[in-house]
Amino acid sequence: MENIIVIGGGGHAKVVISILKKLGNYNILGFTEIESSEPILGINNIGNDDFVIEKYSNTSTNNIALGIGQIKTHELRKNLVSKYMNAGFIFPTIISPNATINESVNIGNGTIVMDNVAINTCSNIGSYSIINTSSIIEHDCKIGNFVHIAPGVTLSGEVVIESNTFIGAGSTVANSVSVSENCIIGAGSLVRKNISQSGLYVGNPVKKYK
Ligand code: JB2
Repeated sequence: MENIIVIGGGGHAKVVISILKKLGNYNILGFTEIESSEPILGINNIGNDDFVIEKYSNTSTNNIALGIGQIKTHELRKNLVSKYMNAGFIFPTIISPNATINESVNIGNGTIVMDNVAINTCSNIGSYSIINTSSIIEHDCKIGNFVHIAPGVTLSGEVVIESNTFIGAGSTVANSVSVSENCIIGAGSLVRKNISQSGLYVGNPVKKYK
């Protein structure tokens, strides 16, 4: 069984660890942190990112999972991906055994699909994105890189979510609607029309927040 290391020791890492444990196809060596911390679900803090890169680059332990969430910005996640990739680590795609992924769906490396997600046929999901618990991605959707689809989101068919965008918990995006890159859609929002400018949008239907 191959080793894997999880980056981060907070709430998101906890869920990633529990999915990896359920999948059972990796040996979870530990998680990285900037602070000392207690074990998570029996998995130990094995040090900070620089220490782990120094210790494990150019070894057979080269799988890494991004266990830090993304709400206001994707920058920390992006920096960590570059740092580990430059040191030769690999970010596998991680899909909960409780997710439903239908035919002709592509999911990029480093993307993590949580429990009870449904991704319908012919959708394309980019890399390093979070498809969080119980979200629904209908048919023919296109999702970019470093996107976070929060718990309970519904994307109807043919929706496009560009890179670095966050769709808040419980939001709905109507059929064939596109959301530009670098957007934050507040929790519980309804997006009925295309959003072509980056920014923060909230409400039902959404309005740009100034
Ligand atoms: O550069 C870093 C770094 N910066 C912060 N490297 C490493 N290895 N760890 C880092 N951290 C650590 O990430 C912090 O010390 C902290 O322990 C952890 C972030 O934990 P937190 O629970 O604050 O956030 P999260 O990103 O795990 O979860 C957020 O996003 C999820 C999607 C929360 O809002 C969750 O509720 C949400 N489900």
